[in-house]
Amino acid sequence: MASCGGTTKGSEEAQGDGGGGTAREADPNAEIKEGLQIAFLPKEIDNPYEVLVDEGGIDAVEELKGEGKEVGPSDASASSQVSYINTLIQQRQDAIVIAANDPNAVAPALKDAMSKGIAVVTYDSDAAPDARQIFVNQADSEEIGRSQVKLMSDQIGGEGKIAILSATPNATNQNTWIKFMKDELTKPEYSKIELVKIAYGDDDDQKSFQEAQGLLQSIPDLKGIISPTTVGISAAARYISSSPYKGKVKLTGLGTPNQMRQFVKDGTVTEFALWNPIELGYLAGYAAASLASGKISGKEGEKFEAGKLGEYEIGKDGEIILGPPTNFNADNIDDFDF
Ligand code: RAM
Repeated sequence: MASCGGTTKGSEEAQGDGGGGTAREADPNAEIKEGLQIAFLPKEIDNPYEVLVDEGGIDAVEELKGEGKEVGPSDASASSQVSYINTLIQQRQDAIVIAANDPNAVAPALKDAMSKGIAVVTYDSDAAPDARQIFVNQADSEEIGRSQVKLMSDQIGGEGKIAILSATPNATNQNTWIKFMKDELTKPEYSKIELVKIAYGDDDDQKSFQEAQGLLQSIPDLKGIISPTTVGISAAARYISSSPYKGKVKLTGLGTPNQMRQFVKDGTVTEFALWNPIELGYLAGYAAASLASGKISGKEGEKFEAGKLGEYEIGKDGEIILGPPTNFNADNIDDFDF
């Protein structure tokens, strides 16, 4: 009896407790249910970026009179999230919102959650598309990847060796962006730029610091590093700022203005990018609550209200895009506080 035989379509009807409704038709006029339990499962809990994202998510759930919480591993390795998903299923959460450390490692557990009527939303870093109903993406992945190359090229005068300092080797988001960076580099305007190495700091501050040091010491004519991770870029900036490479080797990527401000002011970093992480979590919170209330099902073209962010529409493959990224430099960095 424990399993309720429960993977067939419609079995979640019987639960009647606000489960995700993977098989239900969406009713755009449905009310958001009160008391929804929505859990945010970031890549790792002590990453300052993920903390901001989940603050935004929990705020959204509280606005909707639900109970939001953040749980997660202390490292971003591929399978570190599986046991957390299983616990959330046992707790019969109404929705799980997850930034996947690996698109496939988490897929069986997420499918299990959906089969039990739990709404599954990915944010920041996607899982396999059949293991979630909605992916809340921070910005268009292609735009993020291509614009990183443009930022670097502008800073090194379109010429020279560059390296990438990424997060973990399995991270869906970083790998997607890197794929678009590589494609962008094949354009004629970048023919004098050579990507010589991709290093992985695993979104661990110390490892990222050491990897940055290793890149600079092992490639003497390196002109720049792109680090598309807030952990990587801040660790690399810390290393470069007190090294002989300061001002000589360019560093760009994705960072939070608050972590990067001092390195922009001291001349280590000229320009980098990001979106508003608090808004990303907030949007994911609204998407999860709408899904768990049966207002949306994850189909292309469905629309929902995301509180102070306004109305959003679900795109192809269940993807929702927060908005375009912002570039930060000495002129505007003090206008942002996150
Ligand atoms: C790190 C994480 C996260 C990514 C940001 C830009 O905090 O890898 O997934 O979106 O950087």
